[in-house]
Amino acid sequence: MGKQDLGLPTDTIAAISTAPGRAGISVVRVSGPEATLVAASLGVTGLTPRRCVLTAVHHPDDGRLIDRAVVTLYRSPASYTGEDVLEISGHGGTLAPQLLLDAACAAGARPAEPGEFTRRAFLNGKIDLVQVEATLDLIDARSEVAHRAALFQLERGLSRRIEELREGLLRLQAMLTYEIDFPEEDDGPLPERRIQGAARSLIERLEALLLHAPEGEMVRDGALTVIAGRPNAGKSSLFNSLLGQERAIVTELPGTTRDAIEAMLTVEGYPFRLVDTAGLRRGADRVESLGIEVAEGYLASADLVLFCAEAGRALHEEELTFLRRWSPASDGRPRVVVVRTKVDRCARVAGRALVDEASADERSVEVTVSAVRGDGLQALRLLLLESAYSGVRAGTETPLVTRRRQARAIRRALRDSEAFVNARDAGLPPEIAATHLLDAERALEELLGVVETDDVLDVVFSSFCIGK
Ligand SMILES: Nc1nc2c(ncn2[C@@H]2O[C@H](COP(=O)(O)OP(=O)(O)O)[C@@H](O)[C@H]2O)c(=O)[nH]1
Ligand SMILES: [Mg+2]
Repeated sequence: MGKQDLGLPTDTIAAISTAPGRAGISVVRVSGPEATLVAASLGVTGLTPRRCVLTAVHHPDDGRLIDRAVVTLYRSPASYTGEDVLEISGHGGTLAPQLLLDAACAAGARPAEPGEFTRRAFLNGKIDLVQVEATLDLIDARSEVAHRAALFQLERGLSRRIEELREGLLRLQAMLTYEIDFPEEDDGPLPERRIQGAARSLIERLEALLLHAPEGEMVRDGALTVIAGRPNAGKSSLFNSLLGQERAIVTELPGTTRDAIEAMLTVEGYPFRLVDTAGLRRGADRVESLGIEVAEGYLASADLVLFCAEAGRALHEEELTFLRRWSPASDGRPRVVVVRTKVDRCARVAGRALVDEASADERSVEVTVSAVRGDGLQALRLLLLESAYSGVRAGTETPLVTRRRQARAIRRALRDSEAFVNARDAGLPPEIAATHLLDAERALEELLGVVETDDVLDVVFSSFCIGK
């Protein structure tokens, strides 16, 4: 279903767009064809588009004073949603914004659903679906790098690249129409190597977009970094010392994940979700009979495992068993970092190599730390950075793909483009080969939301907050 078929909204919505709680200012946003009528009913007059007016706001029912606020009118289509929009910046707090919202609703608006303003912006063609996602990511960003990636997508960095690729597909289709229209000519007007060359260059560019997609996803969510090791190996001490002052944001998660505590760690702006066992139910969260403590629920989806074992001793058999089991699969995930802890207690002199003779596995890396003295912590941080983000940190010209939905669509376009090349190689009729190009184009259009289904929209908008 094309988005034109979804029907544009005809009613006027209102919401408090700022977060609840004590604050100097709160913004109530109104959008829809009746926004100016709502303003008039609130006793707000003399509005000129994009000029803020400091004015009294009155209740439409009895004319009582509700607030003194700064009101700005944006006229369709030059507004966030593309509709007429009112922004009422009144006093913050728990009651004042609610009274403003109630008054706006009494004046003819209805309370907005979560994400409804942005949904309207999308339906009115103000932003594409990648920008919708970027809006959400910007709001949710908890690290500098996530913030930067979201802003880049919001500024159409990724969208532009997708549009270029889509144009490339259209050019290829145009090349094929010669062959379809003049089937008699032996050697079409275009040499095959030009068509193949154009297709291969598209494939390379699609591959380049996918190259760092797994890291892009980590940028958005944080690289899931799970701490494991025998009881008393120094896991919780490492968790705390890595976090430093950020310890304050540690949360004990309710429900099924009660065995874990999780906190956001950032290293040079790159995000990590650091997970330790809560130690609330001692023994209950150990891996089978191995006696290794780890938040098991997280292990399967971990990007990194920090395996703790005291420095200066050989690894126990069960530790080696665990390491063998969790050492990188073929796709390299999760990566295991062996952390030799409590080095301050080691008899051996600093400077001497403390590398374990029975080193666990040549595919895992090892670093020696002391949570008490701080030795090795910075080296460990940098190792985490290198293990999780070496690709995006290298800095490429390629925009970052940060969501599974985006990567899936690009992968589909890639597969269809490859199918096109195969069809040409097999000497199939141009009409058949062209269907693969159409499929690839369709995948990129879905990515941008040029063609979209309600289902995809619902998924994309499901995690929005009210007022955005
Ligand atoms: N000397 C020293 N003791 C440590 C260090 N890290 C942890 N410990 C001690 O080792 C014990 C177990 O630490 P803890 O972090 O609770 O281990 P966990 O059971 O793996 O979470 C505690 O008594 C800590 O004080 C360290 O770097 N140096
Ligand atoms: Mg512990």
